[in-house]
Amino acid sequence: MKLIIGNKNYSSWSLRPWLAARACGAHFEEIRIPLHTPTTRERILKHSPSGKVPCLIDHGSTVWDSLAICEYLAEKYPQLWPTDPSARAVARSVSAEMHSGFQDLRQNMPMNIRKDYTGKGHTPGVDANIARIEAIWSDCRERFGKKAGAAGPYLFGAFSAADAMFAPVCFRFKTYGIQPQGAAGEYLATMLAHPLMQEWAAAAGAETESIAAEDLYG
Ligand SMILES: N[C@@H](CCC(=O)N[C@@H](CS)C(=O)NCC(=O)O)C(=O)O
Repeated sequence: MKLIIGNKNYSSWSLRPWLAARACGAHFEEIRIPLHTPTTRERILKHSPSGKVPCLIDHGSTVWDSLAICEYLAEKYPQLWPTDPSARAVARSVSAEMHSGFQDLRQNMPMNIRKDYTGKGHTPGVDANIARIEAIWSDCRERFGKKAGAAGPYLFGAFSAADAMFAPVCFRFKTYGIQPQGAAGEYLATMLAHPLMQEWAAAAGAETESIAAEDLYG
């Protein structure tokens, strides 16, 4: 498999399938295409019909869009979704909610792993998004993650695609100094300590490109 991704510092959508694929032990070649350069679009279009990353290529099958890639991976690695049908339904719901919503947060607190933007980016809409994310995390941890037999520190116990979908928000919370309390705060700390999250963050730190349009607060 080949996974086409953008800059690790900025490309929140790319992080999700990269993390899901690595977490389930899939082997893939990583093709990194820096965003916002004169040749970016042309280079992405060689792989991805949408002109966007991420994109997965597997034996002639092309899958684009982060959630579609997670679903594709889950067909090969079913452990990416919880086995219990009601937990799986909620995992899919919160993943889809993350995928299609939270516009205020996306616009005002873009992922930018190298920066410390503590205190920046707040608006009433952003704060409402943050409150909803914290509620999702607490609810999933309390109802599913801590259930007997579902042992594990992630949203549904064991690491799942839902955790991959929320991974960019975890980096955003770190950059913008958001510190949830209780179960949501514990979950955030768990995610930020995940070895693959640390590997991604280290690679983001080593990147040399800056995208002025993404460095919103200096
Ligand atoms: N909904 C898509 C969004 C993908 C997306 O917007 N990707 C951005 C980078 S994070 C992109 O490729 N932009 C193209 C460009 O900047 O030229 C997904 O989930 O994969």
